[in-house]
Amino acid sequence: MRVLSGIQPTGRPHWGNFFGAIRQYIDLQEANDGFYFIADLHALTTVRDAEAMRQNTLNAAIDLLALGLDPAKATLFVQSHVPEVSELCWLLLSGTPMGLLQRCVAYKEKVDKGLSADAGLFTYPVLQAADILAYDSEIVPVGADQVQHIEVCRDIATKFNHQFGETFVLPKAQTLDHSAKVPGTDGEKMSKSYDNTLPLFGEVKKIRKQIMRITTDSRAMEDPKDPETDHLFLLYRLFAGGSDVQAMADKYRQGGFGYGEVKKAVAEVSEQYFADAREKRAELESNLDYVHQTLRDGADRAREVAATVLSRAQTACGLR
Ligand code: AQP
Repeated sequence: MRVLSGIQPTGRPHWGNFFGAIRQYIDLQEANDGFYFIADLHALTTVRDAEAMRQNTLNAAIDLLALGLDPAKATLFVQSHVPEVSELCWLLLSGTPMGLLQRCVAYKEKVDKGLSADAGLFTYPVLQAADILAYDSEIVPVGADQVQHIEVCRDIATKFNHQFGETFVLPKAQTLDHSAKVPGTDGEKMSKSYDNTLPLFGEVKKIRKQIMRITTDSRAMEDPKDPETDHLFLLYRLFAGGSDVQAMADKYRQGGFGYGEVKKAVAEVSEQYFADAREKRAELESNLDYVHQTLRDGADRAREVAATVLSRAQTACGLR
């Protein structure tokens, strides 16, 4: 199966990015043809500093490789290195109803939170559709926040296929049960824009402090609590194994424990969980030639596929 997904170089990746999406990339690369990209064109809607963009893009590549993405099994590339996608985007944009984009929740939520809205943010799902369709993608592993955008992509592709004949493969979103919407330190969806993230990499001490500051409710220690509605428990569950999770859930149901204890457990399991990736990341940082070469090879392979699909779409709508 052709699998495709992307991550924006908008800052340091967080637990939500990893457990919602990146972990799926790693799992799916084994038995599928994975295409994973760093979405720098998408990030342009928020990153307006050239040096930051360059650095974030390189960092995102290092992060993905450190977390286990294997260029021998999957194709890793930078979105803007495949100009065919931007051209395909225009073909799609030309037939996309405004109403379809106006209904997109991610856009509405950002505007409601006071973030500035420009045309790039508004048309973001169409560029995303081009990203997906350009590689005949069948599966798109994402967090729950992106599922609506994959539906928009299907709508756009279906309309194009209907008007111009079968051109695009219709993709399906794939989310994970327990981590499609990872909560942030305040219990809302973990998101860079909401300043409630816990990063994958960075100074361990600093991350530990952030974990200790996770908000909790003010119920008395001895009160029994429902683990399923507690974001601290949900964060713990991301890392811990079956019997540990069960033991923690039992503690919640019995009551008589302190949140500080759970926070410490979260800090410990998360540090252990990312220890190997941290080490690998440090190695990659001193081998940047390898990282750049991986991205060049990835772009070559991605362009080959995207050029074929673009040509198919151009022919279908009379541009060739
Ligand atoms: N909290 C989350 N839970 C599960 N999955 C998540 N993803 C993001 N946040 C969560 C998934 O991570 C992938 C890459 O995301 P992105 O780089 O496109 O960034 P994003 O979705 O925009 O991430 P943020 O932090 O929420 O940034 P903002 O809101 O600032 O743009 C995607 O598959 C996404 O679903």
